[in-house]
Amino acid sequence: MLGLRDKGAETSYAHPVGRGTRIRFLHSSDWQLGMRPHLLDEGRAELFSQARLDAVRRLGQLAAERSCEFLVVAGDVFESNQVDRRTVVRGLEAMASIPVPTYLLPGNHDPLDPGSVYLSEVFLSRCPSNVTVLTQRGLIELQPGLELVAAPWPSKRPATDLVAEACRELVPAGLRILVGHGVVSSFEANRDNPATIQLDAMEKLIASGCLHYVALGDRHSVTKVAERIWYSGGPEATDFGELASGQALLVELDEEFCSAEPVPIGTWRFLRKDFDLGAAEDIEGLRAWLTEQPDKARTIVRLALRGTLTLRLKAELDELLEEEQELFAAIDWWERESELAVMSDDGDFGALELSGFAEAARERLMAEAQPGQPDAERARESLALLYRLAGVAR
Ligand SMILES: [Mn+2]
Repeated sequence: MLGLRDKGAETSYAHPVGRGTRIRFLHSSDWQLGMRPHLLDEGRAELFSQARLDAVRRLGQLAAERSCEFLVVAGDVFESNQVDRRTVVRGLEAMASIPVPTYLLPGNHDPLDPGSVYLSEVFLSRCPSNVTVLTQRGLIELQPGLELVAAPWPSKRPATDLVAEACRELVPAGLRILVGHGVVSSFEANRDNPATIQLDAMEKLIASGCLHYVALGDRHSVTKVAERIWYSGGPEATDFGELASGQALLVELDEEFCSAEPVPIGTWRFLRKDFDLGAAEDIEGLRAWLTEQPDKARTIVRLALRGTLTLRLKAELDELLEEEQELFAAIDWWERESELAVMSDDGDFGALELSGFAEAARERLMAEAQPGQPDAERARESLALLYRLAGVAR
């Protein structure tokens, strides 16, 4: 094992865990420190990275507030083994603030291969004394009567069920928490994936008293897989479609009892929303929805827009999105889902009274925008822009 676990005091306990002693700990995973969503510009990506570090500190505060004995992080602590030095230094600094022993499991993003971040000079030289990397597969005694069973990823593509391997030859003894990473058979569509974690095998180990809790990572939403088997999900959101990310699990456990309470940690949101646009009220509906969102600077929005707009309304839409983009972390149009047509209508320009070059451009674009013309769509976009510019210039 790496880290300073063998230095003693900080990771050993005064009292052995006897039968009936209930322990309380935090289960987290998928911190993915160093992750940068491609939708964010430089400044906002920096805020996003900082939020992931802040989440680590909040986990530490939660551990203190709720008197947890330790924290397990079930894989993908880092976005990849190639994260920059600054991410490692800042990540370790945040981990040092956690007031309890913290156990990190290498996952598929940060496996324990020869190029592993956990073997880097910067990690090894700065790893705080409360942090232990679970580098060895199998049992680790935290204190008499309490053990972790670690299933670290040795490479990006393991050829076997690492959890099953880690549990080989287990016999009932004391209280045991398995820490594993990857997809469980009940969620895996690909039957040929050799690394799938077999759920029935884990359930048997729990039924026979060999395991008392399975702390999993990889899914980003908190998920109860079965009794005593949970994914914690990540403490901050990473993508659209995560229904329950941004949490950690507070676990209370003994032989007869297990509760896992999801606790909110995260501050960022990824929102996807569909709008049908046709009339002015629809643009106002979109405006109202955007306006009412809390915490816009930490919200990434993806819009699917459908319908047909006149040039005037398209110009209004463009202006609205341009303005709101300043407030939100990002607003993305989901191109695949957006089917927005612009209708070029002579009446649109009536009130603007164009002349000279502008009028000539309008006439040409109107002709090009007729249905069936090869460049009709681009011409309509240009008309919308012309409409907007002419309106502004008036
Ligand atoms: Mn993963």
